[in-house]
Amino acid sequence: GCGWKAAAHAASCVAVPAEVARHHEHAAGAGQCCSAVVQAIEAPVDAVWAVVRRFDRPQAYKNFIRSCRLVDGDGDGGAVAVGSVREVKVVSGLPATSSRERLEILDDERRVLSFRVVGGEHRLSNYRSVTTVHETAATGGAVVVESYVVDVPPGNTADETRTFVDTIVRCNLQSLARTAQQLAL
Ligand code: A9S
Repeated sequence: GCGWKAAAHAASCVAVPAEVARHHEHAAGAGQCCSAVVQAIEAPVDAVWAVVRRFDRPQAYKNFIRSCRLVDGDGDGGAVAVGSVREVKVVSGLPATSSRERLEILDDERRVLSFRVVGGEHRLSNYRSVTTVHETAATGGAVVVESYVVDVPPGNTADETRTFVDTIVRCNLQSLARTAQQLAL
C-alpha cells in the first residue's frame, strides 16, 4: 500500500510499532489513489493527541472546516465513540459545501484516529484517512503520520487528486502543529 512509505519514513525517525504502521497500509482499488503526509511537531505527544482525538471538533485545527456537529451514533452522554458520525460545513472557495464522516478508529493508547466519508456535497467519494501520533525520543516532540485512500473523481487523474488532497492534509497538519504548540505553552 502507498501509505506504508510515509509510515516507513516516519519509522526511521521515530519508533513506530508495527501494529500502528499497519494502519497506514491502504489497498487502493481500481479508480482510487492513496498517499500520506508526515509532519514533525515541536510539542509533547499528549498535547498533539489531545487536539487530534477530538472527532467532534475538527475545526480546532482544520481551517477549511467552518463548523461541525455530531449527527448520529454518539455514545452515552454525548461521548464520541466508534460509529459516531459528524457533519462538517466547509468554508467557501472549495469545490465542496459539506461532508458527513464516520469515526472508524479511536485508540487513545496507540494514538490512532481514523474516519471515513459517508456523504456530503463534495468530490472526494469514499475518502478514508488514518492519523497516528508518535513520540520523538530525541527531542521530546512528536511526529504525525496521516495517510488516506480516496476515489479519483470523474474527469481527474490520480496525480491531480493526490496533489489536491496532499495539499489539504499538509495545511491541516501545519495548522495542527501551531495549535498543539500553543496548547503546550
Ligand atoms: O478533513 C480531512 O481530514 C481531510 C480532507 C482531505 C478533507 C477534505 C474535505 O473536507 C474538503 C476540505 C472540503 C475538500 C472534503 C471531504 C472534500 C473536499 O473537496
